[in-house]
Amino acid sequence: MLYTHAINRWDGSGATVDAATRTAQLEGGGLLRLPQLPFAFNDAERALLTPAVLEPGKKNISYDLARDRLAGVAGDAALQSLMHGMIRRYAQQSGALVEAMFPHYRGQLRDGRTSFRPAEIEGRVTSPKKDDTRLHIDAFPATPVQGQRLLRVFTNVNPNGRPRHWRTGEPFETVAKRYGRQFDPAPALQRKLMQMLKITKSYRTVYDDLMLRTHDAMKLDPVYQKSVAAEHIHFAPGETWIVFTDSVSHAAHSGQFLMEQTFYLPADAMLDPAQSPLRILERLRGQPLLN
Ligand SMILES: O=C(O)CCC(=O)C(=O)O
Ligand SMILES: [Fe+2]
Repeated sequence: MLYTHAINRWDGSGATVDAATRTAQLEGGGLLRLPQLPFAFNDAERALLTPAVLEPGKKNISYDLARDRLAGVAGDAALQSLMHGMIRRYAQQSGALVEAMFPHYRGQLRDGRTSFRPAEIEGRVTSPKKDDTRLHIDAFPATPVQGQRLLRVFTNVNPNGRPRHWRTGEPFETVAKRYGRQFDPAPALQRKLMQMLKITKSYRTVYDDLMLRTHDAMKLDPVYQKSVAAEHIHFAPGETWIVFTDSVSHAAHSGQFLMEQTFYLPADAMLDPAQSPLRILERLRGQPLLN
C-alpha cells in the first residue's frame, strides 16, 4: 500500500494525519510517500552529483553517523569535506524526520548507515543475490539484525528530472508462507563460527538465517520474479519515501542519484510487534527464532 503525506519539512511539519495513523500505515506494510520533501544540495554540493565521486568498484558512498566516518569517496580533501557535510546533513535530517513522524519510536531507533548512490541502477552487472532489480526483502549476510526492524528513508536527488523506478510486491506474511516456512536453518555451531571468523559482524540468529534464505530464494526464483503481483512506483526527484524494507518486498529498476538512511528498531518497540517479520515467522513456524 502506498500512502501519500503532505509533510514538506524535515521537522515533520505539514502533516495532515496523526502519528498513530502514520505508524499503523508503516507497520502494516505501507510505503509512506512524501512527494513534497526534497533534500537540498547547495551550489557547491552540486559538484557531487556524478559517479566520478565513487571509489573504483564501489556503487555507494556510505557514512556512519555514530562514528562520523565516511567511506567510498574518490577525490581530494575539499571534495571529501563537501561530501561529508552533505551526507551528514541527510543523516541528521532523516533522523529528525522519523523522530517527528513516529513519536512512538523515540529513543528506540538506532542510526544505521547513510548512503549516497550516484550510479545508475539500470544495466548494472551484479550477482543475482546482490541484484536489487529483483524483488526482495532486505537481509544482509554480514550484518545480522537479531530481530530488529530495518526502517529506511530514501530521497531521489536526481538533478535531471529522472525518476527512480521501483516495484513493490506481496505482503510479508504471503512471502513468508511461500518461502520462510520451509527452510532448515544452519546449525548454531556453524553460525557461531561465522561470528568468530568475523564473516558476520555479530551472531546470525535463526531469524537472520531464515530472512537471508528468503531474500536469496526470492531473487533466485525467475518464475516468482515474473509472475508475482507487483506495483510500479516512479519516485520523482524531490520525493522522499519511508518503508520497513525487511518486510516490504521491493525492487529498484532504474534511477540515478539517491540518498538513503537506515534505522534499526527493536521489534518490541513497534506499536504492534505482531506485525514484525520476527513475530510473523515465529508464529508460522511455531517456535522462537532468536536462538
Ligand atoms: O537503490 C534503491 O533504490 C533501493 C535498492 C534496495 O533494494 C535497497 O536499498 O534496499
Ligand atoms: Fe533492498
